[in-house]
Amino acid sequence: PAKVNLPDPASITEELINKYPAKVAKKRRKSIVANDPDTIPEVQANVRTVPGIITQRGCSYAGCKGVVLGPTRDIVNIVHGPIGCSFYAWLTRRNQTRPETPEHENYITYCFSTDMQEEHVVFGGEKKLKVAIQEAYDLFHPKAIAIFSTCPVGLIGDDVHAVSREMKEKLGDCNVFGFSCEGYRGVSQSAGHHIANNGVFKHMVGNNNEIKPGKFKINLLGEYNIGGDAFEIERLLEKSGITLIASFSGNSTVGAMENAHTADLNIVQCHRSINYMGDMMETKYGIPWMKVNFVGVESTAKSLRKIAEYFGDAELKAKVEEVIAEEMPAVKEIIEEIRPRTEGKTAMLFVGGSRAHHYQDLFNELGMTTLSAGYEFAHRDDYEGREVLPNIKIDADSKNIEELKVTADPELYNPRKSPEEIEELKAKGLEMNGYTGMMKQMVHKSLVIDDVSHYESEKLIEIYKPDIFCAGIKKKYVVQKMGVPLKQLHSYDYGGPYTGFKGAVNFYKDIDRMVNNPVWKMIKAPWEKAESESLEASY
Ligand code: ICS
Repeated sequence: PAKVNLPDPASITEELINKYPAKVAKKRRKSIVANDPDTIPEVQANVRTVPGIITQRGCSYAGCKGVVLGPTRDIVNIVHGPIGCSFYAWLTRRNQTRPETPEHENYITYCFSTDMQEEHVVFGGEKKLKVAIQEAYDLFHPKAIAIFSTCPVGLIGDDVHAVSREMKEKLGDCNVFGFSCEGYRGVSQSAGHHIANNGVFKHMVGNNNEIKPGKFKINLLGEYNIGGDAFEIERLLEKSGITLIASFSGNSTVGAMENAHTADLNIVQCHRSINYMGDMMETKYGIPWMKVNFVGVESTAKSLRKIAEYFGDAELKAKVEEVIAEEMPAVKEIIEEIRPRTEGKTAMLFVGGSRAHHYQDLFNELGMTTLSAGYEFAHRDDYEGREVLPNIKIDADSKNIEELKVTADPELYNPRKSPEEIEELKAKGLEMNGYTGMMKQMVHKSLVIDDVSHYESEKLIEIYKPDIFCAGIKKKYVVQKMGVPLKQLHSYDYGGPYTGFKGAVNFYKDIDRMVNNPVWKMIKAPWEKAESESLEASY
């Protein structure tokens, strides 16, 4: 990354928290740390947001239904709760899918809900849920129906699991299962990921033992096909001769997930949302997993090479090199054209649980420096790049993995590589089950902030005046009114894909257009206006 003179992080931290009451300031200080890539400091993460602070976080239901289950096209996802929970989660994540033909099932565009009313809160909603499941079955005859609990369900005690079991038995040819992903569980959507992983693993993985053809069979975990990202990764895998058994869960189907245990390797794009699945598949079936990153061209090339290295096949390695050599020139041409215009510019990224890290690769390729970054709901390992035991007990569902370790069935357990082979790969430098962590990659004195508050991000912009700010829709227009372009890294605004080689080119072009647009200089930020002027403007 380009050399920039960063202001003193300690005094900035004080400026960020000095308006808070003492107790709040004390708590927030632990989540705001000056980075040192050589001696990674500890950062407080995955703790409850202080009530009253405006956070960017989502809820457990969002992480379970929206993130993990939502992208699977042939499952009917029924939200048990008031209509708003379903309505506001209706395709806003821009996860795409591609049915084999237009006649094939695709329920992603639908919005299914039991539309819970006061009457159900008082007298119970189980009857209504049963009717909804029956109705969905009669209309669509789907392979699977999943039920998602929203906050009131947990409070009134409807048993979605019992209802699901009963309806599964009654319907006969439809897999019905529920998720206790009430919004208030855990401290963010992160708990919802965990609940979803447990449910998908328990109710889907392993249901279909068909052996598909292919020499190098993998599952892609933690890629949700936002803006078509998974399509680009699929293209590269196919071109390299690697067979994709299942995706969790971008562009996925129920059938593929049920067959996932037949793969020989799990590659993990978003570790935060799906590490549980990787661990469970390794524990029960002996499928190893490794971390990859298809955001950024260097990372994409590295990830393809890692897969080839794992299989150790000379032909595959040659093919991967051929693919990289074929794809690179087009990317290089664009980057050489754009880089002189983006070199030396600065960025801030406050996104989710993996992208605030992954997208720094693309900015580095543009010669841009990340001044400050943080996740909304990631855990310490995602920052520090080392194993850190969870600091909170999420909920009863999280016991599943521990149970699994005890009850792992030796008949199903078939290690794809012996411990000696894995050791050999590691000795060659291949990171298996690796932790990444954004801090190793960020410059000295950059500011790492977990669960940044709205107030803090406004302050950050005022102090650092970055050339671009990356976050979500809740921040977009506030930031842009301050004269700084905001790139949505959740939905990509209207853009994407940004993965792989073709995606990188899309990203470079979009960022070039944003940071070099003269319109931002025409907007007066609040601190640039005289007080009277800004008062007037607010009327
Ligand atoms: Fe993973 Mo928005 Fe992913 Fe990440 Fe996760 Fe979410 Fe999105 Fe964001 C997600 S699964 S929905 S990469 S696709 S919950 S953009 S952690 S916050 S950075």
